Amino acid sequence: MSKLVLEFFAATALTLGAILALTPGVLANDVKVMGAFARASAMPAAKTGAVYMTLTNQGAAPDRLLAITTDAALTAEVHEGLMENSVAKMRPVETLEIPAGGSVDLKPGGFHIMLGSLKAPLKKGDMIMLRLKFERAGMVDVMANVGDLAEDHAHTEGSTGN
Ligand SMILES: [Cu+2]
Repeated sequence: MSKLVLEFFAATALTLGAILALTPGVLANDVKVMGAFARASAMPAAKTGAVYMTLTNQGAAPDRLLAITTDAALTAEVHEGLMENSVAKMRPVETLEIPAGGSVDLKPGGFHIMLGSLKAPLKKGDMIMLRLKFERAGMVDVMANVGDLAEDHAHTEGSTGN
């Protein structure tokens, strides 16, 4: 995503926030998580995994996803998938902003939660629990179903250098 586009989104979020702030009865810290699923490990030796979901902010102010913990892996962080010279890459995202009244999709090829040092391979049909920490909404627990390998996912095992 280009800087210009990001700035546009930031400006839109600020405008929306300003409008919603005038509306009585709108509660802050209202983040909803939908459709959480984790990619099943392709190999028993897999050390990394990816989790996808939609984050919706029903609050009157933008919120930010600051940290993620899970029993399924030693590390969990937000990554962004991107194309660089026709090569699919990814990079860590420090804080993921969810605009007021808006939502952010974590999906194959885009934003995702990257699990590092999996304690066990992720098996289809399993569930894993993640705890998301938001700046305003606080802790939000998420159950993610483990599903089929998403073949269009932007990165391969070992690309984080683990
Ligand atoms: Cu990643």
